[in-house]
Amino acid sequence: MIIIPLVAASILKNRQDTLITSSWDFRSTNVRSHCPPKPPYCSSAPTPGVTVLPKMANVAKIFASRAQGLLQAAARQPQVAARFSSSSTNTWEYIKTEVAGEGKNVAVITLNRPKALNALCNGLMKELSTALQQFGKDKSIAAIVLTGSEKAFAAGADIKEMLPNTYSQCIQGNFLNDWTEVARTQKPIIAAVNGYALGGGCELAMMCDIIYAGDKAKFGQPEIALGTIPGAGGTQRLTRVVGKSKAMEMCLTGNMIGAQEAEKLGLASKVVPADQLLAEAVKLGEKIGTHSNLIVQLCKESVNTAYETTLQEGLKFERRVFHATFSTADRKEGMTAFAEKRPAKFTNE
Ligand code: CO8
Repeated sequence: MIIIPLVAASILKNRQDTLITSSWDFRSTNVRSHCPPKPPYCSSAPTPGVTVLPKMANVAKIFASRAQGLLQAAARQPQVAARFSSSSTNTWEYIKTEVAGEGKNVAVITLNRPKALNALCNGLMKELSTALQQFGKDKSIAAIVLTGSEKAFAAGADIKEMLPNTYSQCIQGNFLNDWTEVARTQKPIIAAVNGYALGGGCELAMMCDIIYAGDKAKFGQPEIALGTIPGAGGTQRLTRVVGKSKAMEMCLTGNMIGAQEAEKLGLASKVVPADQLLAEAVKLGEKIGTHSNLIVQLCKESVNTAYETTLQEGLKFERRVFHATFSTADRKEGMTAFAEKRPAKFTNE
């Protein structure tokens, strides 16, 4: 019973501090860059807004005269163009962090170790963990998108880095410690997976709350071919999602599955063309961001509880959290707004 006040207190505490990183609006022509107060997040001075997108109106006109399918593509075009014209001034070594969306309320963390297909070395996982903690405290951020490159979300833990490890080093060095931050983050995290999500990469995606897959994405747990087994949830989260038979097949053979199959199995909730994946994931984050951040966090915790407990315990937890929403201003505002036929104005309280 004391868990609910604890959850609420922790949410309130997390909302005290703010983080500012570079800002990136997929849909506007302005890219703003901010420096947080201290390194290592950003070492350069704030950059004034710069125009980065070509005018899209003419492009849209051409598309407008074509069939409906092309019309839809034209509507998506500005977001796609914006993706490749973004800029970032932060000084991470293995990741990039940006803020996207019309309301600048969706954080985008991009794994950025292309030569090693985003293999998850210790340095990368430490940076990812730090970025997640910072965005977790930033009250302007409603959701976080975690993505990689078109070729690889992440090809697994860094095999070359792990190679010399001994059993005692794994135990004494608390190997995997930085991997848990993703699952601990209170805000919704959307994995936008293009290309390979293998081993620890697949596990990392599964630690997120929602997986959107590019149409060429490939998921797999190939550790068996390396003489080891999944170590960050591959035998556990995957089994809960796709069932024993499929999880067993994937873990025992190392065979990959494609995006469509991942969607069919419930591993991914949506498949989109690879070049529209990030924009779609940001759009999803924005949609979540239209709701009360406070209630979103409670809802996420309740859904996650389904994985951690029995049905009866989970139902009891859900009921208590549902009751707890009646102590919030946002629950009152949401229902009042409905009754008054107007949009709700949530204050996250
Ligand atoms: N670790 C280190 N380096 C990697 C990794 C990796 N997981 N994956 C790819 N690379 C490197 C390659 O060594 C290569 O580097 P270089 O150019 O210096 O030789 C570069 O990335 C490009 O890779 P390829 O040339 O192999 O690219 P291909 O397009 O031919 O193949 C594949 C792509 C199929 C993805 C292939 O690279 C591959 O099979 N990679 C390994 C996949 C794998 O086995 N992943 C599981 C790793 S074990 C794991 O994740 C355990 C997790 C346990 C919990 C977490 C513990 C920390």
